[in-house]
Amino acid sequence: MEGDTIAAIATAQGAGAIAVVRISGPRALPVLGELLAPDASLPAPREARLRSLHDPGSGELIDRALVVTFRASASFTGEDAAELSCHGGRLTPALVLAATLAAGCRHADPGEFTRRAYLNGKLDLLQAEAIGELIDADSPALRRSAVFRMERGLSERIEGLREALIRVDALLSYGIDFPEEDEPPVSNEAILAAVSEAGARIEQLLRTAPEGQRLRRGALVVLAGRPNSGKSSLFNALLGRERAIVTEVPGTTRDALEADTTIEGYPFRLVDTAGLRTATDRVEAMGIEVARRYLGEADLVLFCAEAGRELGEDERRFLQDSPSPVLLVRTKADAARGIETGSKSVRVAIPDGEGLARLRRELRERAFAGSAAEEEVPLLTRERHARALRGSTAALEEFQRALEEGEPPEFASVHLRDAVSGLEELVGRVSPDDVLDEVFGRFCVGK
Ligand SMILES: Nc1nc2c(ncn2[C@@H]2O[C@H](COP(=O)(O)OP(=O)(O)O)[C@@H](O)[C@H]2O)c(=O)[nH]1
Ligand SMILES: [Mg+2]
Repeated sequence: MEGDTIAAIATAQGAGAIAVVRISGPRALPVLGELLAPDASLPAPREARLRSLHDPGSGELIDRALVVTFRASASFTGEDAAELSCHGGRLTPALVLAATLAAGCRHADPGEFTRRAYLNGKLDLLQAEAIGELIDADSPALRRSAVFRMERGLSERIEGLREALIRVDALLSYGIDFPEEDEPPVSNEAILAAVSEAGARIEQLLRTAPEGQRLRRGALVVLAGRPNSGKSSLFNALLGRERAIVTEVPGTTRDALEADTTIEGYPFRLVDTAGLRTATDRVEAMGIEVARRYLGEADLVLFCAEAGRELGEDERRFLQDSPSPVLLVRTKADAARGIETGSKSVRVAIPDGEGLARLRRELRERAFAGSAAEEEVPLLTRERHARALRGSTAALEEFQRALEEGEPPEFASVHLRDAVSGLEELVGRVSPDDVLDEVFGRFCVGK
């Protein structure tokens, strides 16, 4: 419920020198007052002061904490707020939180502080999402992209597009309001040109969506190849730890193993699979089935075959028929010195690390070509973003069709406004509750 006063521990649970308890809402300052000693004053806004915190019921001293208060006009949430930096650990922060609850606060839901910041106009929805991604980011690349969007890098582009479309709509309405003028102030050609330029900019953003989602979830790289071709060894080498069992017995890896890793600063999900052979037992057959499913979804398949030998018929067929992009990796290069393999493959040897740096570079370039090439590209990292922009694109196409077919401008203009709505939903100017739940539901408590 909005309007009540919420509190939560904003720092990670567990041992730590300091923990921060956050309070936000109309009663934030009176609540803090109930925790202070009777003769202690509330610190002036934005001035850090050391204060003793007491249990409001028993009066028992809980801790001494550095206390900062904020007025609604200048706080993260846009409400009166306080932050109490107390000692960390398992008990003290929980007792401070319990004291705020005893003084009338409600425990905050996940993401509720940020949700309030959004509802009070302190952030737009894209910025709020970016904050969540910044907290979750495991890879330097996602962190960089999230900071860029937190600073309105994507919001500004969307606002620019929205304004361009609203200008076009204004020109159209001029023609509607003054039909007696012989010449409309702006020709249909000029209007169509402006709309198709906006459409092209939306398309450009939409093209970043696959890469943006890879940045958030990790690019899916699946290792495939005959049993014993060195898949598990390569999997472990790319992870930098012994995750999969390596043996000379074919068929050791029966299930698919998945692990997250960062390669050249970018996030990847690596999958090691059972070899692609006709299974001799049921368990292995199930592993092969799982492998096939992964292969269909892969952003890139690393197809492993020993260096220095001809590819078999089964292997050539795999390379031809793969539903996903494939890179041929020639493994065990140390055992095939002097024998050339095709230039389109990457040669690797695990014992001396040959080819691994090149393979890592190749992975990054293939999965993250766009963001690797340019420093600050606004990426669409969520299905929600792509969905909203696809809606706008479809509406613009309808608008163009309507105008070209000579429909009255007041009818055509409806499509233009639909396109604007798609952009407004994206930045959160208008947001149905279910969109807000989708965005804030995954936040941690205290953010
Ligand atoms: N000499 C050499 N042997 C390797 C290399 N990579 C893997 N092997 C060996 O090849 C065998 C099969 O490796 P493994 O990774 O289990 O293959 P998988 O069945 O495709 O997963 C094991 O005996 C490994 O030690 C390599 O780069 N050089
Ligand atoms: Mg294996």
